[in-house]
Amino acid sequence: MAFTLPALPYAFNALEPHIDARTMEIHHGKHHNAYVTNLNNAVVGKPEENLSIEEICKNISKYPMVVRNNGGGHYNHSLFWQIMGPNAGGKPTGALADAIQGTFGSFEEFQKQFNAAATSRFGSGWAWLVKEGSGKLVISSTPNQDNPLMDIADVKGTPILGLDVWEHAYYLHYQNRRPDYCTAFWNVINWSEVSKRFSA
Ligand code: MN3
Repeated sequence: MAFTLPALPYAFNALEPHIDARTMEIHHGKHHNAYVTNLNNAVVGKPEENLSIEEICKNISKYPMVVRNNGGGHYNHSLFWQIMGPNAGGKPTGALADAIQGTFGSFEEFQKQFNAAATSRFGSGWAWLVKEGSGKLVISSTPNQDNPLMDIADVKGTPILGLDVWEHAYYLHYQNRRPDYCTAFWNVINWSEVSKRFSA
């Protein structure tokens, strides 16, 4: 198979109480796994089965919707697991902290704008912190499993932080309270991983 489900880099319960173990288990083992399976089924025997998921996303307009939805789902969740972790939260440091300060004025203002993007996304989708080609930071939001790497995205660039606001990401614990889930997310952000992506 061209694409494989990456192992979760921590235990299912590692993000509690902010994200519960059952949600993590279903989200990784069922939802992400299904994106990988469906993506593999869609690309088998085609040239794109030899491409990286990043290359596929960058040219997503060339592929059918099944690849866009499931390829996006695979890329987005692979990023999502990495940018969270136990013993996380707090604030970024170094160059990323400086860039956030320079772009948004303060970390608190950045949080406010990111939460606004996450809570106002209608239906299913993602909120992103994106590093544009120029190196500038920008907040965006995409529907469904689209992402900023995709050539169809309104805001294009490299996603360095992403928040899944599909109901499957929070409904068991938070039900309809998406804003509470978005607030809790700040406690599990692995800033060293986000910084690594920013500096790459
Ligand atoms: Mn999800």
